[in-house]
Amino acid sequence: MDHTLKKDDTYYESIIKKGHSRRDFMKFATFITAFMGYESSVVGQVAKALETKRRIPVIWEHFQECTGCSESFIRSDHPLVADLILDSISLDYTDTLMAASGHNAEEAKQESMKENYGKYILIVEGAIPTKDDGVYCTIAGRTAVEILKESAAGAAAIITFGSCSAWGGVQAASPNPTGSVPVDEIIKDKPIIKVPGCPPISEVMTGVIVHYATFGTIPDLDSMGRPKQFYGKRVHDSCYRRPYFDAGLYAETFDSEEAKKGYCLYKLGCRGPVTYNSCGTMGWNNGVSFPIKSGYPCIGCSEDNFWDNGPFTERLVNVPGMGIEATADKVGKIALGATAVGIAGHAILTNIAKKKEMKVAHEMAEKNKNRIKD
Ligand code: FSX
Ligand code: SF4
Ligand code: F3S
Repeated sequence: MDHTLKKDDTYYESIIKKGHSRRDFMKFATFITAFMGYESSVVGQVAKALETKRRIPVIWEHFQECTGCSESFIRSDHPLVADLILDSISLDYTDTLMAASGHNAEEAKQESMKENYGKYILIVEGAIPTKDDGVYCTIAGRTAVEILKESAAGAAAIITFGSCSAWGGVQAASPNPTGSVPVDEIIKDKPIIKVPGCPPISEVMTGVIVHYATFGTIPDLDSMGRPKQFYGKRVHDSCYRRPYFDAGLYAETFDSEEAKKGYCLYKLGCRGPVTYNSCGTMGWNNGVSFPIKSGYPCIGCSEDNFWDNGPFTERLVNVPGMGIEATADKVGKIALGATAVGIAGHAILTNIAKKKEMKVAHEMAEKNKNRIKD
């Protein structure tokens, strides 16, 4: 078999050429289907799409950012996730990861954009500075604003990876000296899928791409533009410290016995109750950890304007919404009605919903364990 990767290879062909077995491929299809939130009956559809569809060309732009999103992406512990990104999605341009540089890289991008006009996915990492004609981020003498408009023109859809391109991130934090804005303040005529987090979880990033590759459509988004399947629940609703929260057991200081025992970090400023992300169920490095598991409160890194949302170590005054049904959209509606639900009522109701959620988290952890064994 010729193992050279070709542009018109299907995902499956490229995976096999990389030396993986059909069994690996099916395991990946099963895992990513479950993670996307679909029932096992959809595995066949996902596998078939990956087997038969040509890889989607991807152009990945980097603007004002720390490259943490790319770092998170390539550090997935699932071997096929890394390969899917580096080879299988046909990454035609990413100035951080591609082998070419300078004029060659620029030529490859222009060629791919022309050849795949209207068909490629544009991934954007980083915010876009607009002040003083955009001079605060230029690449080869061109501003980020100019480059973004050019790459967006032929894109079928745009995925913003990270809180910087989704919301503006740290660059846009007060006093926002460079006038940084997120992608959707510049591009108004393309579907935009926001995948926030500073950085986002690797498997979430992959899941969004696989969803598009499989179904040819963008996933269901909430009113803020985030895929519901990954941002439909609060960190608080899948947090393993939640039983402590519900029992009213909190760590008061970082160096206390309670903190060591794993008590809830709510009084130390945890923003898990108002943050939508998959950290509690998926985590990083094959589910090994996430901020709260490492002993630090969630700082709400996937939420809009998170740097300016109040001091990180100060206790939240109110916890809006109730139970795992508290999606961002529902909480938004409740907040509009000027209802702030107190902790006591919230705790009783969520105790009931908790059991189901912990079961899901536990099953996910078990699956992760099996993957390590395999
Ligand atoms: Fe931003 Fe990505 Fe935070 Fe960094 O590049 S989301 S600063 S982790 O990495 O854009
Ligand atoms: Fe977990 Fe934070 Fe919620 Fe406590 S407040 S249960 S540490 S998310
Ligand atoms: Fe970010 Fe909070 Fe998860 S800080 S990584 S959203 S636990």
